[in-house]
Amino acid sequence: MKHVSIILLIFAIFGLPIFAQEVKVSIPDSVGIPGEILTIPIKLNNVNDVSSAEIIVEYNQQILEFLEVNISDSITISWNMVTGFNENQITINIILLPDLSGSTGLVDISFEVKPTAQVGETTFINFVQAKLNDDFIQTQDGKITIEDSNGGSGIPGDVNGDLVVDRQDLLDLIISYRKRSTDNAYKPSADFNNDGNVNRQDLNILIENYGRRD
Ligand SMILES: [Ca+2]
Ligand SMILES: [Ca+2]
Repeated sequence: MKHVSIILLIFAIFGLPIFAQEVKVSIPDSVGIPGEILTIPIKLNNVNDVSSAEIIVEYNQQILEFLEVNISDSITISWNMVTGFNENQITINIILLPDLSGSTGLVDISFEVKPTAQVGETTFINFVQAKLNDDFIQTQDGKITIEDSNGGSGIPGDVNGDLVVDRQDLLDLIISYRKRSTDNAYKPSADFNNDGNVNRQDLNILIENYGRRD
């Protein structure tokens, strides 16, 4: 508890942003459904006076099929982009005018999740190289988890799609309990029998599969 108090004290004195001011390019984690189009943003975090970006990312062609790169909607200044595509690598070169500072989306990369992708599988979109204004910059790769169309893993009882049926799934189901598909709190992934209600029947399915893992 003492450690927690000290951390809270640090937050109180300096505020949260001391942890958020890391300068980097990043790809947020996301989920993909086999056969669907997935748009993955590349984000700039806390950058200063960026006039050019040169980014190379790689991905797994067994799971994803590259479609296109588009400049992010949040870029409102002038830009010029050249993209290249070679096997499992995508090269993106952008010139910006005037310079760009702060945190913003830069580009959106569209992939199709291959229909053969396995539910429960994870794949990464990795930075091979990232330069802003010809300087290397810190990177944070993105993880994509393949889910079924309900948002689950396909294992009965697995609400959160992590391939294990455990206490967390029970907690997630309880949030949706007695909710219908028209309610905001309804989670399709907790409606194991797909009847539009999360209720006792779904709870029974979870209990029957409790402890199961794939
Ligand atoms: Ca689970
Ligand atoms: Ca149900």
